[in-house]
Amino acid sequence: MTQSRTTRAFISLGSNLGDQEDNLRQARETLSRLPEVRLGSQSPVYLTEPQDVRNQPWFANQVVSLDCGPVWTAQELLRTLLEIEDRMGRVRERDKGPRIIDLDLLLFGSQCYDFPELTLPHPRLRERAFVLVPLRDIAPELVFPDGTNLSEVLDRLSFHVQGRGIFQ
Ligand code: PH2
Ligand code: MG
Ligand code: MG
Repeated sequence: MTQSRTTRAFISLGSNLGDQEDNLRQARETLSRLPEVRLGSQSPVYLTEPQDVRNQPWFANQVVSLDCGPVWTAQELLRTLLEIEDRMGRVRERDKGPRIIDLDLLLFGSQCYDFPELTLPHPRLRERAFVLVPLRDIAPELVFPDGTNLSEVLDRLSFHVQGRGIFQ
């Protein structure tokens, strides 16, 4: 893959059904085999308190970076993530409820979109310690497209990290 004109994407991986660690591992492996993609940094896997729908099992969450060659668009990457979820047997039942795998596109370079099928940066990114903490592990200097720093956003959020556990 040529290094010029690659776009760095950040993906959030989540699972709270079945063998969570193995689900994340399988998803990472699939991402690493995509054409014209290099799987870059990988955060540790955290165990995180469920957000939105509180009454469900804790999640395993992780963030990874992908360097995407010029053939990739954000829309194409999103479509591919949904396809990987489907192939891993994800059943879409309750909105924000339990799932064997969830692959969310957080950022695609500094691109901004506001379409029903794709919002970039991810619309709930700034509220979620389970995304921001692992993102900080692999990209501590990250600046969002609107110019705010990841560290500023984290400072404003109420949560605590204990070992590999994230409580919010
Ligand atoms: N995903 C959700 C809803 N709530 N909570 C945690 N801790 N981790 C998740 O990945 C998560 C969630 C919907 O995508
Ligand atoms: Mg999600
Ligand atoms: Mg999702």
